[in-house]
Amino acid sequence: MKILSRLALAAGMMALASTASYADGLKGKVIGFSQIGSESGWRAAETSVTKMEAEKRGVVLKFADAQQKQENQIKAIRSFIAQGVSAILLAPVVATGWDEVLGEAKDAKIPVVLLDRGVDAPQDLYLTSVASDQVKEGRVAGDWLVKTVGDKPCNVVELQGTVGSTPAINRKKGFEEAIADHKNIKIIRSQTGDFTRSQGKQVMEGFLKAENGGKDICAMFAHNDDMAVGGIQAIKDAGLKPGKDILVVSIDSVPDIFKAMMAGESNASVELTPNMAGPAFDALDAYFSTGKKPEKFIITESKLYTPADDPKAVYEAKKDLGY
Ligand code: GZL
Repeated sequence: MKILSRLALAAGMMALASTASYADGLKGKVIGFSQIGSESGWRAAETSVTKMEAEKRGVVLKFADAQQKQENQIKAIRSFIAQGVSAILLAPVVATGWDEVLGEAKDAKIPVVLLDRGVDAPQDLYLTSVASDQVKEGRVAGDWLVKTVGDKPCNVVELQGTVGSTPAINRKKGFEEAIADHKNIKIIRSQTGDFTRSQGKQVMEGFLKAENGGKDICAMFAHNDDMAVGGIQAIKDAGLKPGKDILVVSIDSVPDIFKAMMAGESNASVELTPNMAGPAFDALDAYFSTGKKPEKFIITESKLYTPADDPKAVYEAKKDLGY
């Protein structure tokens, strides 16, 4: 990675953690945040960056950790409504089952902003959604594999994210689109590891046992880096070399995947910014101060990283962001 782009990367990361001063639009406003849990390094970083972004703006953030349960998120939203908060941030664990409670927030005239995942609900039930293009993330991962294997036969095993979540649905869709015209590449096994390291390891152990000790597996596609890191351990325990015997491609670009790249154990990761809250607070600030409604979907970038991109520098730039 050229020195200039490394400096740009570091500057970008510093901006995440900077204490830039902000207009006082949100100062003193109470905003509820219903967070899914802490299932992955990326989720932990999203939480810490959200708290940093709130502090920069003088927002009083009411934080609720749902421990992966939708009913806890619904309870938290109802509690925020009862407290009369100014706005609600929601990272929805799954896509369905939100119409009623989002309707209650709308009736209470409390704007809701979705973070990092989507909902199957009428769009007038939320002010805006800040998330990546998850189909694109899957496609970028699939395109990388197509370019890497060429015409060679390649059996892929897939570690899916949380069942019913938009990232799991969309990343699978994008990856399958990317490999659709390349009949030499086939997904031979696919199962949820619920975005966690431990379940990713467990599921990959099962795949390796079922596929001739892993000798018939050419690549592992994991919907997030945490499951990939768990899968990498399972591949090593089976006596194979991750990154060589079995290619490893995943999504999030958390610090630990760059450690794996430095060890030659991961081949590619598609970046997901943990800073969804910055654009969310900016949209709320403009909405409260001018009544200006934001775009319905605010899409964050998806950049591919490989070991050619100086993983050590990227690791250093990310390691203090709360992953
Ligand atoms: C994707 C986000 C996913 C991350 C995982 O936008 O919802 O949830 O990719 C996390 O690490 O569990």
